[in-house]
Amino acid sequence: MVAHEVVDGSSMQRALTRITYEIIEQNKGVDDLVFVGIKTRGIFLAKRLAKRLKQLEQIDVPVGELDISLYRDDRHVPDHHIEPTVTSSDIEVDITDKHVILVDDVLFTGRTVRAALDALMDLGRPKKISLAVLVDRGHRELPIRPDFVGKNIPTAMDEQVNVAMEEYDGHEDITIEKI
Ligand code: 3GP
Ligand code: 5GP
Ligand code: MG
Repeated sequence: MVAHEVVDGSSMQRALTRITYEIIEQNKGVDDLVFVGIKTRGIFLAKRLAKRLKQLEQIDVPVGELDISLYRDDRHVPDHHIEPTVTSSDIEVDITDKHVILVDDVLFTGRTVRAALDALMDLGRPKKISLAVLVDRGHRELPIRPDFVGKNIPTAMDEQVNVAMEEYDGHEDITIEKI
């Protein structure tokens, strides 16, 4: 199926810069922030936000990583009846009493974020957890909402949002395609 571009690379970068300003505005002092990116592109997005914050506020915000999968170890077929589970985490900094900003590329049902919240609670006792996503495609199945949104892109259930990032895909844009 043909993928249609809905957001180009420069709009994507502007959206990330706007989110960075929103984070600065809503956090008087950004000293206790920690970004936690959800594999794969969420991690690159979290690193981008940390880089922008460094440029704008000259502070270093640590970036942790969560690997959350819908796939069973013994199978390679996605099954939406299997709840997403955290398969690994790499968060070197102690998140206790920190403001953790979870970062993912696309928010859909919210089940991945729910799994991430469980994992973060197990890892420490954050004082606050917020959610930043590049794309909110709708169709939530849980009462989860993002605090920072790059683009709201309403989708049909049979569509897929493709997020391409320079670091991982060699180019940058957001496209939608029927699956
Ligand atoms: P990401 O790791 O960059 O988030 O979830 C694994 C990958 O599969 C995602 O990449 C995403 O690009 C892609 N994907 C596309 N649609 C879906 C979907 O509906 N569910 C899941 N779990 N992944 C999807
Ligand atoms: P959830 O349904 O749990 O909100 O989303 C599951 C995971 O798959 C999340 O990491 C989310 O980023 C990703 N995802 C869900 N739908 C899409 C989509 O249409 N495109 C992309 N790129 N990722 C998606
Ligand atoms: Mg994702």
